[in-house]
Amino acid sequence: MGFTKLKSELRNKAPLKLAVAWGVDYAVLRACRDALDLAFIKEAVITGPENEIREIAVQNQLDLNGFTLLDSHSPAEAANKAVYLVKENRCDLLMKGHLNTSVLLRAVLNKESGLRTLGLLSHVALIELPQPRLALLTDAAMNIKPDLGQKAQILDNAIDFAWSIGLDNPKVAVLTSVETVNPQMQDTLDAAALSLMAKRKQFRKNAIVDGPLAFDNAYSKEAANLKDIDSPVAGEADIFMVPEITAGNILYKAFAYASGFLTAGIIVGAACPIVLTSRSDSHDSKLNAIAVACRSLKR
Ligand code: COD
Repeated sequence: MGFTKLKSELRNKAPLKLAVAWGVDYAVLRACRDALDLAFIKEAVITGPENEIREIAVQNQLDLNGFTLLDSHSPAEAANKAVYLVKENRCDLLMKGHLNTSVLLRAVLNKESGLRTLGLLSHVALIELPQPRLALLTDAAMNIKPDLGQKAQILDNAIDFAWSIGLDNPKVAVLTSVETVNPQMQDTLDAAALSLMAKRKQFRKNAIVDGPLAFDNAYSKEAANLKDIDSPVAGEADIFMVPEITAGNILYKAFAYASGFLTAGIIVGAACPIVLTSRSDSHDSKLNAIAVACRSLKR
């Protein structure tokens, strides 16, 4: 399943209401326009400076029918307003507009006014690999240096999310720099523990988890065979789990820029899915992320 198939599956779902924080950007507005036209959403509520947003629409001949604009004067104010719309059930989904990720995440994490749940929030990037098929990469954008307890929650979130978009019983590669357990490399010990936790059914949903694996043997069955690694996930991973944000972010950008694969980004584990794309992403990538968020919402 690639993004095209995932989007086609939305035809049978009721359209949702999307709140966009600081949507002062043509690619964001264009993605919302397309999501309205394709009936993924029925309303886009955009927070941000109303005059500037109208000006962008006029300059690009973008029809604002289906949009509601809520005037806001700073990214932080716009983020809080957009979060509030979801908190009050006026909107079903949240999307990052043209603001810093941490500004939006701080509004989301606010203990009183935010969208926290009992669990950890984490980032899942979707990558359309050749064939095409979607694979997930986590956590490349939110949790900076997770310990084993946090890694277990990040993995649990990703497995749950995979099931929610139709990737049932996902195969997970827990990535490190080597494929053997080295007591001096904590990430390899964590990967081995996560694999055993999956075998003992310690996650909410079933998954086949194997690690530690280096990226070459996780991505390529041939590479695994050459190294004599017998792994049920080699060459077939649905989820690539990285040990910390820097490795994840570099891998994500290598997929997007060096390989040219289509991507989409979502925060999971909050009260609603949060579309979190990079400011440099195209409107197609933002549209894919909106579609993924709509598809994943449990209704
Ligand atoms: N899930 C749930 N609660 C969390 C999480 C989480 N992932 N992270 C923090 N919290 C809670 C903490 O328990 C605490 O109660 C409160 O939130 C504040 O925690 P701090 O002090 O760690 O939070 P901040 O505001 O300093 O940082 C939170 C961020 C998410 C902003 C921070 O972790 C961050 O900057 N992450 C990287 C985001 C980024 O720059 N990505 C760019 C790459 S694309």
